[in-house]
Amino acid sequence: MSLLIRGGTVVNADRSVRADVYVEDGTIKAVGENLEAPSGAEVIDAGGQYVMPGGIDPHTHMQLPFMGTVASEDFFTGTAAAMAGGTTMIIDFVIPGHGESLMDNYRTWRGWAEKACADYSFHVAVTWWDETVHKDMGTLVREEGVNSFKHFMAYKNAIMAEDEVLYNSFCRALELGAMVTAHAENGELVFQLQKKLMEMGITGPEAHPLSRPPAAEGEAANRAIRLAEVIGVPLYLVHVSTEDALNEIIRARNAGQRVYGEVLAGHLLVDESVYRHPDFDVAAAHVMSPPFREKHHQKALWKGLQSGNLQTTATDHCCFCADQKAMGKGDFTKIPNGTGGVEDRMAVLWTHGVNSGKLTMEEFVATTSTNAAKLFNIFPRKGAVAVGADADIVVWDPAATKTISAKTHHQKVDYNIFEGMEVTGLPSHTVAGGIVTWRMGDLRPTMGAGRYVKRPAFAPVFGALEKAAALLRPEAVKR
Ligand code: URQ
Ligand code: ZN
Ligand code: ZN
Repeated sequence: MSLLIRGGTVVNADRSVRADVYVEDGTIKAVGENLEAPSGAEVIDAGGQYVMPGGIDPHTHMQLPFMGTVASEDFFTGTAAAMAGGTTMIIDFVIPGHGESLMDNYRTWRGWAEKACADYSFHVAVTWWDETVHKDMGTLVREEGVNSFKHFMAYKNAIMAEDEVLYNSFCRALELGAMVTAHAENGELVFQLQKKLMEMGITGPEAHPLSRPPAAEGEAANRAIRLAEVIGVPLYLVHVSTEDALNEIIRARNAGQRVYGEVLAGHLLVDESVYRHPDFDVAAAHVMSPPFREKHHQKALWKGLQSGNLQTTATDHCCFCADQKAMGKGDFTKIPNGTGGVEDRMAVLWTHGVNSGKLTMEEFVATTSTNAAKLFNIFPRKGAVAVGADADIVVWDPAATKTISAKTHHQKVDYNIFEGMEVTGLPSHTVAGGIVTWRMGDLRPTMGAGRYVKRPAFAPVFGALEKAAALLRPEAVKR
C-alpha cells in the first residue's frame, strides 16, 4: 500500500515546512518537495492544509468496568471515533481491583483491546501491594512494554492507593525505569465530604463539585510530588483540573524535579455551572472526577499549556449513557464518573488554542501528540511526520467548520460535553498505519487493525534516596 500526501505544509512540534509525504507499508518513507508517487499509489491533495502527526490521547477508558456498570464505548468504537477526530493512538488503563493479579488483568484488557482499529497501549494501575505486585511490575516492564504505572489517590473503598502503596510502587517503578502517574485527589477527604453532603440532604449532581474542592486536588498533587521527589522517580499527573495542582507542579518543576502534567480538553473549556443544570440528565452527564471547575481554573490551565508546565492534552474518555448515569438519582455518589471527548479533543484545542492565538501550530502538535510520545518513550516512532515513523498522520483543514453534537458524533454515548460548540479546523483525512481511515467525513475503520504498542523502559534514574544513602557509605564518610 502506498500513499502520497501532496501539497501540504508538514507541521511537527519543532517546525513547519512545505513538503509532500510519501508512505509505504505503514511507514513514512519520504518527506520533501515535489515527491513522485509510483503508479497505483493513492494520492491525497493536501493543498492549503496541514500535515501533522496523528493525535495521541494518553488517557482513555474504553469499556471500563466501573461503579457497578461498564463504560459504553468499547475499544473498536472508541478508536474509530478517535480517528474521526484525527487521533490515531490511545493509551488506556488496566485497572486491577484491590488484591487482583496485575498480570491477569493485563491479559484481560489485552483481550478487550484486540478489536481496536487504531494503535493502543496501556498504563497499568497499582491499587494494592504485595510481593506479587512487585514481581508483576517487573514482568510488565521487561516483557510487555509497559513503562507507566497509574495510582488513583481517589475512590476510597474501590481502587484508591494509600500512601504505603504509593511508596512501594514508586520505588519499584524507579528501579524498573518506569514513569509513575497519578489521579491526584485526596480520596479520604472526598469520601467524608460525600457523606456529609448526603447527610445534609444535598443528593443531586450539584453536590459533586462540592465533594471534590480544588484543595482536595492540590493536597494530593503535592503529596504525590513530594513522594516522587524523595524517591527520585519521574511523575506524571493526569487530568490536572485546578490552579492549586498546577501551582504544585510549577513549584516542583522550577526546583528541577521531573514532574509532568496532563490537561483534559474538557477541563479547559467546560465549567462547573453544568452541575447546576435543572435537568438531572444534563448535570449527571458531566459528572467526572476531578469535576469541571470555575472559570479561573481554566485560565490557569491554558497558561499552564502555554508555559510548558502542562505537557499533554487528553480526554479521559470514559462514557456512560443516561440510563447508566441514572444509577445515581437520589445519591450523586453513585453516578458513574466519566465523560467522553476522544473525537473532539483536537478540533476543540485547534479552535480555542491555535485560532485564539494561545498556541502555535507546533505547540498544538506537541501537546496533542509529540509530548505524549516523548514522555511515554515511543518518539519518534509516534508523534512525528518523519522518515521511519509510523504513518499515523492527520491532514488538517484549518478552514473546515462544524457544530459538535451527540446527534452527529461517532462516539458511543448519548451526550457530548461540547454539545453545540462551533469549531473551525478539522481533519479532512486521517491515516492510521498507512491506511486512510477517515476521508472527508467517510469513516472506514477496520476492526482489529489496531496494534498494541510496546513502550520501552527509560534508563533507570538514580533516585534521591540512593544519592543520600550513597553519602552514608563508609568510604564516603571517611572523606
Ligand atoms: O478517574 C478516572 O480517570 C476514571 C475512573 C474515569 N472517570 C472519571 O471521572 N475521570
Ligand atoms: Zn482519574
Ligand atoms: Zn481516567
